Amino acid sequence: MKIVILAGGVGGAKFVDGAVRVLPAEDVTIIVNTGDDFELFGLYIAPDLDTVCYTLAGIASAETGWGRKDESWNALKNATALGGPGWFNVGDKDLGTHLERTRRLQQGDTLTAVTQAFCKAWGIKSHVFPMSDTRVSTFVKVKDGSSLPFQSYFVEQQCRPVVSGFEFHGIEQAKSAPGILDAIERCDYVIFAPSNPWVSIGPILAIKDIANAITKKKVAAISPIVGGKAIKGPAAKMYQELGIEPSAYSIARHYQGMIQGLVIDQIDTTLAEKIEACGIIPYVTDTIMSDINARQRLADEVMKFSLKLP
Ligand code: FO1
Repeated sequence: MKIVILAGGVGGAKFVDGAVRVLPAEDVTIIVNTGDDFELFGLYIAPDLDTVCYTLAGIASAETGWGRKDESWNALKNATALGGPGWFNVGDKDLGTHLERTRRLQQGDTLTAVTQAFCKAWGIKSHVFPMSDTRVSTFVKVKDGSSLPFQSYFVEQQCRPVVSGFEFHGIEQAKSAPGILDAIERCDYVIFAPSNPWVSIGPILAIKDIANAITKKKVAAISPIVGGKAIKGPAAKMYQELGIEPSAYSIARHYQGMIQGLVIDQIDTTLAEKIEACGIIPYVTDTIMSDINARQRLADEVMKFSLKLP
């Protein structure tokens, strides 16, 4: 059995961590959102790639879900004392990742090659790909008419601005990273992790060759909205501000035409019928990944459900 998972952020990382406990890790390919990537202190930072890799390597912070465990903050404290930006929390260990990634990119390595090398060093056996080697940057359009770079919206402004849309700069020229189309072609089914549909899964699906390859496959998604609220992050707030009621049903509508199955939480059982009316098969279970066992159980159930999709 070979599977491909589209992921971004903490929810996506937890799900892929469950998946590699169910299938042999080598049979799992993960395509990670890089629309959140940005530069700080002259360094290239890829938060979703790092969140997925740190989680798979068992070195992620359990408190935040992003960054490293047993972290210290000396470099950032020093930089801010000298007048540098302090809004993005780069820890000392994490800083080492950004330094070495930036060095390799500057010497001409692709982001795919750097990610492969880091996975090898961290003992990660699954195949982790950035969605593209060309730069795509997510911007959040806000009600006052301006557009904010994703991390300014998410971290610096704590998701406070009212959202009116999204832009993925560079998306027209972007091609999938080498290896992605092959992995999709060879897989038995594709899963959209319980990541933000607008800013985590959205940029990946906006890359035309990826979206096109996926149409030939069975696809299941897991709703990141549970009981009208996002498990983590601003997904529910984004739906609300865009005039859409945040619900598992809205996730079904969002992915309609791309997925055959949607996994929803038991709290949303009453929405199953409406989801089915969209031509999407619902599967109801406990989707909250509160610990490692819950991640593994959810991944196992999602895989059994995906395999049976028409
Ligand atoms: N998220 C925050 O909310 N605040 C931070 O200071 C922060 C620092 C950070 C450092 C490294 C890293 O890999 C991720 C970090 N994140 C932080 C998370 C990240 O910005 C977002 O979770 C994703 O971009 C959204 O998927």
